[in-house]
Amino acid sequence: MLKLCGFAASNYYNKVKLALLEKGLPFEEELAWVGEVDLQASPLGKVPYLKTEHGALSESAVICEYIEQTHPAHPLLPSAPFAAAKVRELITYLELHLELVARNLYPQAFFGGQVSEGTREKISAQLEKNIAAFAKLARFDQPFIAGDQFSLADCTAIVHLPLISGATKIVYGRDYLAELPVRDYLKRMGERPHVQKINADRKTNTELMLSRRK
Ligand SMILES: N[C@@H](CCC(=O)N[C@@H](CS)C(=O)NCC(=O)O)C(=O)O
Repeated sequence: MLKLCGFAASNYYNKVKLALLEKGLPFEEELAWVGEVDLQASPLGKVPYLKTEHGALSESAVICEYIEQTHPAHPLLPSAPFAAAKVRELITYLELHLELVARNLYPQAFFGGQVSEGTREKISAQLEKNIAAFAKLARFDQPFIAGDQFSLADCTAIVHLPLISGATKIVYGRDYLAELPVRDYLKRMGERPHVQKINADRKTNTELMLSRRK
């Protein structure tokens, strides 16, 4: 049985969890907070990681590709290579160019810290540029973010976009995604039972995480 390790407040953990749920695969969850990670399984100490019958895997993109290859039913990547590459392209934009950049704001947005004026300005400029580029790739005219099929790009967008909106709103007083139809998209995705499940688990786990910090 696959074992997904990490904690449900984590966006990257939820990306993999949503993929497993949407594919209809049985899996167990093993709670591992940051600082309590099995470093043999995830040498950088990051979550999520996946324990399989062959050993452990870290990095959500690697885990999702592994799941996809080993369990082709209910595909989350199109079979045509170009269409699959377009899904991977969107995932890369969402993570490398949006989430990882916005992550610099999280200490102030979510954890009671402060970011320097220099960081605020630098991240603002990067986000403006990267969001405009992402907007050219995202298929908001379609039911799903990469087109007419639910894909790994949706598993990625559903978990990261709310954080980018929330962090920019708190730090800059303006949701940098507000000009895109992101709210409608997230509302539509929120009608899916598995998205409701990860959101409910996220809320419960976030409360637990915050109570541990006190
Ligand atoms: N590139 C990684 C990112 C995972 C990640 O950054 N996870 C966060 C929690 S959302 C984490 O473990 N942070 C702790 C750390 O970086 O030490 C992936 O795709 O799995």
